[in-house]
Amino acid sequence: HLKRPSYTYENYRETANWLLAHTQQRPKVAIICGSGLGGLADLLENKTVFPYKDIPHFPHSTVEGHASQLVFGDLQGKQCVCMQGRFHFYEGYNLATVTYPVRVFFLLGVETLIVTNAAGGLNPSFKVGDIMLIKDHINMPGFAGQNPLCGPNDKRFGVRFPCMSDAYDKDLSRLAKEAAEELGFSAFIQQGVYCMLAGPTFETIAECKVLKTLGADAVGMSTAPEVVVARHCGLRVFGLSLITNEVVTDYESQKKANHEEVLETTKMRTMDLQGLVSNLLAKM
Ligand code: 6GU
Repeated sequence: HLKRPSYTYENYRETANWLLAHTQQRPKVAIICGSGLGGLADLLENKTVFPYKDIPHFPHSTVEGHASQLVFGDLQGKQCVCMQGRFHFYEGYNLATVTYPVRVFFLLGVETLIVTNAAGGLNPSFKVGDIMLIKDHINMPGFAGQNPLCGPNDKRFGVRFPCMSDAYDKDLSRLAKEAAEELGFSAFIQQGVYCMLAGPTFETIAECKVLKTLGADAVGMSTAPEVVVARHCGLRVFGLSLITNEVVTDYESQKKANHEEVLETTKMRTMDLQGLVSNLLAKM
């Protein structure tokens, strides 16, 4: 699946039809759980679980360790499908593979996509542990010719030149803010622009300075391709970033970005994030 050039409409259709034949669930909401945020899928009731490797045409990782399955079930009385484990460009997958599940969700009848990720904080007013409601993104790999919609356009999914100025749904963002306030999260809720870089390296100091100048509030290695493909096929999108670490912008600093810190912060906030997404679903 790493270098698979592209998929046909029939591939997506076969995957969707197989899933529809193997579950009674008809989710209207799909949730992509970011690193360490897969606990959300465990909250679902009346679960049906499909390991990615059992789903026809579905990409799957050969790396052992992290969950990699599609979980159907109810959360707050709403039928959902959760991706426990996503595909990253830095793993070597092409963007058709990274975004394959999104088109399957569309064909399942999903109308709303919720994306979560871990990100580094660029905005100096952000603290580690803050939750940023994503208001917009900068698709940096897209600037470099890596847009998941490059190639022939299939009208059955969407138009050739899709609008992205309304990528993140304002109503969902407002509902999420209300949901957060109700839970007493106001002190650590932020809103901002997420910038995707390809990774897997964390940023140099000079790169962090560039990103700040460009108006990015948080930086990560995922999400933008899935959102582009979701908007192309008309899904409503809500996204949030957990600020797991502060980026380094000072040559005198002794701090170093590392994956351990990302995982520690994720652990600290995982329950809050689950609560927020649950409460948002209750309001939808
Ligand atoms: Cl500091 N950078 C990137 N690119 N991704 C991250 C991150 C930083 N922290 C969590 N994910």
